[in-house]
Amino acid sequence: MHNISSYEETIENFTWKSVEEELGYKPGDTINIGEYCTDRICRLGMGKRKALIWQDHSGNVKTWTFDQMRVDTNSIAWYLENMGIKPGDRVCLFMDKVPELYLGFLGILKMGAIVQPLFSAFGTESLETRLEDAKTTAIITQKKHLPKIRNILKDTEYLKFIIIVDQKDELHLKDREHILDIENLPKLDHFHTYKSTAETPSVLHYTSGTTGKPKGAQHVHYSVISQYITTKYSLDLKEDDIYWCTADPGWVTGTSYGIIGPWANGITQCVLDSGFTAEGWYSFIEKHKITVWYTAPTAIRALMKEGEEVIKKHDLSSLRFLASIGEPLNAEAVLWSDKVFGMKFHDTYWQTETGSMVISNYPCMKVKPGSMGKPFPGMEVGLVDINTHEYFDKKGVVGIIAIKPGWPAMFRTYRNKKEMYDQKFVNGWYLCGDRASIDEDGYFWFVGRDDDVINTAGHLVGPFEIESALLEHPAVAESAAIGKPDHINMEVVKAFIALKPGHEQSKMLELEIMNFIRKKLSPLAMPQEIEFVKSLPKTRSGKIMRRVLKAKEWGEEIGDISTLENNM
Ligand code: 6R9
Repeated sequence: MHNISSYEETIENFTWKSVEEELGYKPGDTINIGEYCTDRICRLGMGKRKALIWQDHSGNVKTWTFDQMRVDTNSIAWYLENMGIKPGDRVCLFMDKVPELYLGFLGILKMGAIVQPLFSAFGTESLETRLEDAKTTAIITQKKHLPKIRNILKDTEYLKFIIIVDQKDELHLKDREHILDIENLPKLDHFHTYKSTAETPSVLHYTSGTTGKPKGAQHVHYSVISQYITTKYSLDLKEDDIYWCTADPGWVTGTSYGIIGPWANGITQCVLDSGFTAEGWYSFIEKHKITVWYTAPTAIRALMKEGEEVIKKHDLSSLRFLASIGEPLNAEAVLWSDKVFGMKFHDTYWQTETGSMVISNYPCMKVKPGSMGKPFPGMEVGLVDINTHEYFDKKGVVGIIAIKPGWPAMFRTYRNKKEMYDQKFVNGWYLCGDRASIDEDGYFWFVGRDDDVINTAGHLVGPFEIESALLEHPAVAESAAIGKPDHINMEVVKAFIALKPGHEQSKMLELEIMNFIRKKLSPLAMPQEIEFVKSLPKTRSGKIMRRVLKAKEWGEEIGDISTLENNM
């Protein structure tokens, strides 16, 4: 039995009010994600159930029950409040997938601050841009990431507290640094959780666009209504499940479905704080008897590459449902998983901005390999014309995916960029910026993005960010960054560079520039390939025509280049 047995019937009867009632929420009530994921679950009698099973790279395991998690998140909330952090302040999490990341996330929300999760792989510039935009008050981190923070200290005077979770020795602390040792915090059975209401800001996720710096998508506590019910219907989680979401909470998937949704359902989650290997992943599933697994196409393709021998060495019979997110899931990957695991990966589609799933393949529904599935109940999802942005209802015609605003997890603004937020809404629809078509049965088929954002290994990287960083290198005069096809990561970054006079292209220089970007931005933003060119194709108004560069890489028609200033 699945949590929904008929998609059509669920669509027919679904109301957001019924979800609110299921969660015991009434409009105007206080609603706090930290409380919903811990205290509420304990009140429902599930305190003894395991909430978190965490494993590190050497195989060490630690577990928390919902009751222990309730207490530890109280303690963290108390600690942060005591320190002088106020409701509404931004508190950044800058850590590997250590337990403090998960407990800290809920603790921050419990004391009313806004949680800002960032990938620990970010380099100094990626980090600083996001802290600067959010005017972050505190950052919680590990010793090993301290050098990056100390590096940008002088330009981040708004950052009052640097909180380290794995240091015991106060002697070596520098200016603004503090120790958070959860094992030595007073165990607080009660904490006066901040009385947030539906529209109180909760999570701030930075996401990259085509132009400008990354934008902070601001979410609110009410989002838990969407995250709870999408987890229940699309991932089909039930009380006996052991669930594994492979995403890092620096990415929205790691918070909406790696923290909030599953814990609001009282489900046991596993976390593997270790890099990817097929052997490591299958052993993890086998050891913890994982039943539901949510991962990304890049990982699935990497597993496909490793072949079936390694699968045969493991007992993976605990698995019962597989789902995917972040990039197009090729039909081939769906058929492969059916063959080797005896079940298909179910694709889901959504975005940082939507906060929760928009389109899914529900377990009760026939999977059409290569399709993203159908809209979530209670959400009106359709297509608008690529040029006019008018809604249309024609089968098989490509348009931009659009959603009628009003679902609970919708972002409420881009921080400091209200106009950019407003531009996302046209003719009464929120425009996702992705192209798709709908078939006769109502299934959505992804076509591509409507902009130049690069999706590498499921992560969005803004070409502008890379180009700006490249220009900071002393040898670079002009640059353009595009996504180039890649059989594992779907796309990888390729940079086109025109050098300043007096600089010669060389393998050494290429490696130096790659490393420069890796350190400044992140390993994913690092160009995997650099092509040195004399000049870049530009429009007469001076905009780089990434479309032209891209078409060449993807072997497509270049199209109309009448506004081109030079033809390379
Ligand atoms: C959750 C997340 C969103 C963008 C989105 C689209 C791409 C996501 C997809 C997919 C094809 C799918 N995307 N799911 N493309 N098929 N099932 O990924 O958020 O990082 O904001 O990325 O990712 O382009 O607009 P985010």
